[in-house]
Amino acid sequence: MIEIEVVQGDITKLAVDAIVNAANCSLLGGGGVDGAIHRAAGPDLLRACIPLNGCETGKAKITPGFKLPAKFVIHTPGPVYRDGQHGEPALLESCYKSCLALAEENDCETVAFPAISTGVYGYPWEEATEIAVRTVRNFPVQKVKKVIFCCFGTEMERIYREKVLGARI
Ligand code: AR6
Repeated sequence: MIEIEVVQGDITKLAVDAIVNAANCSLLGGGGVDGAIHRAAGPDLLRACIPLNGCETGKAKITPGFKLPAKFVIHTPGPVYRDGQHGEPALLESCYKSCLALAEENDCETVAFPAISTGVYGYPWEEATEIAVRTVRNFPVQKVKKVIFCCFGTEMERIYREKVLGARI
């Protein structure tokens, strides 16, 4: 079974095989965690993203990590939350699956996720966390041994810890 760890802090500091970027469909950078990742990785990251020609919501694309301690960045645009009735849960689940599939293809053993869509894109935190934890737990991993949920702030960390522990009972 996959090992799950919950940490609090800045995902750009994590020395893992891959960190996930909560991107937008252009893959050309933005605010939030996307901005932090581009700043820390340096301008080569944007140069690597331009030829990818964007990415659909729920899908994922991979680049090197450049100046980051992580080997790869897996970019995934999460859904913008409207009311939960516009396919948001399936799209968010698809983000986690697409990222894990790419991590597998690239022989990654450790992958760190931010809480995709829970910032600018407005996904309710409890619901997003439920989907994140369930999808990672149910993914048929072969190479990925450990997933780190990197929470920004103590409230998000509390919600993740609750869901991760709850799922074990
Ligand atoms: N490390 C870990 N988590 C972080 C960091 C960080 N350095 N910075 C923010 N977070 P958001 P979204 C958390 O808004 O909702 C961008 O402009 C943050 O607290 O970054 O998927 C993109 O270009 C929140 O819990 O991403 C898109 O346009 C989580 O990361 C749009 O925002 C996600 O918040 C995507 O929106």
